[in-house]
Amino acid sequence: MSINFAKKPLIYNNDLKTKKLINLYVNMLKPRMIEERMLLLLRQGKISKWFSGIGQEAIAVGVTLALKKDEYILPMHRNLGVFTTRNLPLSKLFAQWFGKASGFTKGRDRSFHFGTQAYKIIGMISHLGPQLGIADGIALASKLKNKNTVTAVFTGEGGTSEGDFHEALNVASVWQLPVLFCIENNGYGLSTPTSEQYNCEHLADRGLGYGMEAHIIDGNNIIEVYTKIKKIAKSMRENPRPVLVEFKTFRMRGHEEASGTKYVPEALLKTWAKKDPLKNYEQFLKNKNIITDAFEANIKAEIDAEIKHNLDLAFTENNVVFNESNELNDVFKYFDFHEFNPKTEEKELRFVDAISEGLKQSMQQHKYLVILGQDIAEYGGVFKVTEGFVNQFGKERIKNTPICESAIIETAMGLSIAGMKAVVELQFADFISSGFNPVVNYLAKSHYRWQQNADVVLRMPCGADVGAGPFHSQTNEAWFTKTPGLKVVYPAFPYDAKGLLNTAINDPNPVLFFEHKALYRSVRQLVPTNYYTIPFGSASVIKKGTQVTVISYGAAVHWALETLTKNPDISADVIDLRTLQPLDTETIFNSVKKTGRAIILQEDSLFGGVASDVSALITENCFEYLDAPILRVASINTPIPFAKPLEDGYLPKNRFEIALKKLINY
Ligand SMILES: Cc1ncc(C[n+]2csc(CCOP(=O)(O)OP(=O)(O)O)c2C)c(N)n1
Repeated sequence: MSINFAKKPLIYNNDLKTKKLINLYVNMLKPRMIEERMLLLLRQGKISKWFSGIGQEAIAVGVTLALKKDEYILPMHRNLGVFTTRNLPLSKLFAQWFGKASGFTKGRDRSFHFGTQAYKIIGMISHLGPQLGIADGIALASKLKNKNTVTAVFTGEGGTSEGDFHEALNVASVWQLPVLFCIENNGYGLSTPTSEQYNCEHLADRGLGYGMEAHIIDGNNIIEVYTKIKKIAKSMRENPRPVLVEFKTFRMRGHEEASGTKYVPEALLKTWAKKDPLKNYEQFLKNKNIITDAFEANIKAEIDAEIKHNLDLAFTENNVVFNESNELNDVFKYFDFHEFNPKTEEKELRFVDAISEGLKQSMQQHKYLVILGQDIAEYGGVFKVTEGFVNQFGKERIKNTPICESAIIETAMGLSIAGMKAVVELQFADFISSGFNPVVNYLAKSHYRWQQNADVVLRMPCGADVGAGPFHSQTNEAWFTKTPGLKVVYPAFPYDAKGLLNTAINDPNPVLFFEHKALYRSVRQLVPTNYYTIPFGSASVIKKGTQVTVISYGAAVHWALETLTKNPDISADVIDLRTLQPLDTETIFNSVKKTGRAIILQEDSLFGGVASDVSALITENCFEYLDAPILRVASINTPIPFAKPLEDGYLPKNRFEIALKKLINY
């Protein structure tokens, strides 16, 4: 099959009523006129950057009009027509582009990098692909809540080369999610032509490989876009399933204005100029006597006045002012911590059972909580944390996933956008690297950028001392404590694990919950049988002494305690941090001010770990109280080796005792 859409004659189907035909026209005209104005402002140096969608308006406008207002759309950088067709206030949109406080991101992000729940638009992040998986999550929520809605998500043909695209389509197909995947094939991804981007005739052909219905639509024909998408969307509501649509179109201007179109053959631009969706449609409406020249002039004057008025509003608004506490306060959604007290009835539980019990009781607590993970349903997860859950809560809420960390973390974010909660079990914390992008760029930054929280807990079975080598032993908390917008929890005892997990699930912000594998079946404790919570940012002082403050978290807490048991003459405060972000600095400082000596023991390799920051904080805040230098004890700076003698040498267990004695004798 070979279709050259540029040469295909433009045929409009005239079954639509006059009012609808005019509506399509006006909605296409508005983004074109806004863009033309922006290009002018760009030349005058009044805006910094512009990604043009000129020539592609029929796609954004046609899809938006074909969907219902309460159906989510996830547009890209050339889809101004989605925003204008959903009637976003133009002054707010312009303020967004100019970095003003009344913009959708209060000046914190540029262009179309924002979402708005009020208009059911979820904007892109720069990385292009992640929103495809987010659409899966929104569609999953729709399916779980029996809402019969369609979620439309856009990508360019360049974006289809990203792993996110393949993962998202696969998940949507396996779970039969009502996602309308819209590829705008506009010929170029920056300067890269389609021939260097993919090696199949049509991207729609890929639908077959995913077991997905696919269509090719002329993206420059508004009536074709609107009528076909309307029909497809109706059938997706009746029979929920994903559908892939490839819109053939062309990028008429540079990738962004500054980069130009020198690399695009002139002939190609000329051919596609003849296919301008707006001009051709305008002519068609005139030929059919549906609109007149006078109508065109009037409507253009009206839109022009609207643009001018709203530009004035945005331009006259004062520049945004930096206020540190405003900035910091928006990193996380406010969490109204509710304390559920532990009752007196207790049962001895292993670390793994305490986590399992917390998770189960949270599932009972939250009707809209879903757990996602590899092999977590009938199999119960590789560590059996969710054993038996599927019988109790059903396959809808305990979802086995394909092996695709990115798309699943994005799905969890999508669930949150649609008002649900998600826990994702990473099979091993090491594998988070395959889903790193959505964690640090999407989950972490959304609330700061446009007040969208990520109600997601990522469970991270982590840690060494289990003879599992470089890819099943990492304790990678420092990858995340570094990133503003993430909370990081790392319990060492069953009691804490259960209470902190319950809090993590209640917290509307993204939480990375580290569970040390070596503790799962080796540590036991009496744990209250009821549902209870423990606040974040509160370390526990598990041993009191006078000579030294030992600060640690996770399995290393147990190593510190073993060392102190072997050395009963050393009198130490032992602080188990429990949560790394937020960090309880008050408990640390109070103890160090009392003992005058601090040693920090961490399992992770030394450089750039949590111990370094704790050490710096103590220096900055307790310097006058110190009687000795602060010591950090950590693993050596190598990957984690497999063989026992090598792993023993890597870990800091044995070095800790020597360092502790050195500090006491300083
Ligand atoms: C992960 C990532 N890599 C590279 C870029 C730089 N970049 C931004 S848009 C773009 C081209 C995208 O092409 P396509 O998906 O076809 O969309 P189009 O711009 O043509 O509409 C590139 C390379 C990016 N934003 N993110």
